[in-house]
Amino acid sequence: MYKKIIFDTLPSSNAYLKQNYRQYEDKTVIICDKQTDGHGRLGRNWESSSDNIALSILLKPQVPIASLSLISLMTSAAIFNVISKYVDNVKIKWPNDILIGKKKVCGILLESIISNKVEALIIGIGINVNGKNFSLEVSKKATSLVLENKKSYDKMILIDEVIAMFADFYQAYLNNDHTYLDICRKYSSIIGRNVKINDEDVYVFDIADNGNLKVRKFDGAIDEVAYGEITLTNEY
Ligand code: BT5
Repeated sequence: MYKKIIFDTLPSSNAYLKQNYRQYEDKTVIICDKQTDGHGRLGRNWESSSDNIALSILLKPQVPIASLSLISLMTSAAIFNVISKYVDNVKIKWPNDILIGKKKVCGILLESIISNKVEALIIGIGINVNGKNFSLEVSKKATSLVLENKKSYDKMILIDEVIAMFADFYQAYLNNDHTYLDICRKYSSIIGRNVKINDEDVYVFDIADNGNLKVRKFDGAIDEVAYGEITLTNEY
């Protein structure tokens, strides 16, 4: 069972768990109604407000975790399933952005605490739900459920759906069922496209079973990318 702990305001649910994970059990979910200093990857800012979802799931894996990138794809597929219940044209931008059309509705930040094993995994999830206003820079590339559907949603219902879907997918992952990868492939926003990854132009043709992106370079060489910043012109 996943245990929910709800805070009114926190700077960042991920940062909170990074500091306090020792006092919480496996499968604890920290939810904050309002996050005042949310962050993304590479120290980037994540804009949150009480209109939107900010939560972090703590896992203390009992079994060795073979691939953190698979956990991150698994989370993307779970959230894809929830958001797709409400809107069409949902895409997964490998490894962990969820888009509606060309705009980002959800970002995922996976952080790990590793000594000689994985002590803790912190999976931060931000979903734009009822928020209509973003900063000028972010509004060009962000969307929310309310902006798409012109109606607002009960955040707690969505949070419960996210946790339930995550729980199912994580259990499957632990049972070596990797069908979530098919969701990531089928609804990928970048497979079949030329993109820039880490400043190199490549053609993306698949996601490998280990979660890496399979790409063809300009000289025809086939390569796999394990981690990358993907740039598409004028869109997410
Ligand atoms: C992410 O980073 O997309 C991961 C975001 C994770 C946020 C959650 S909320 C709960 C938990 N606690 C935290 O502190 N974090 C996690 P990245 O791929 O680096 O994308 C960051 C970029 O997304 C920014 O540089 C902006 O351009 C854009 N951005 C910022 N806020 C946004 C928003 N609300 N919606 C869409 N795009 C946003």
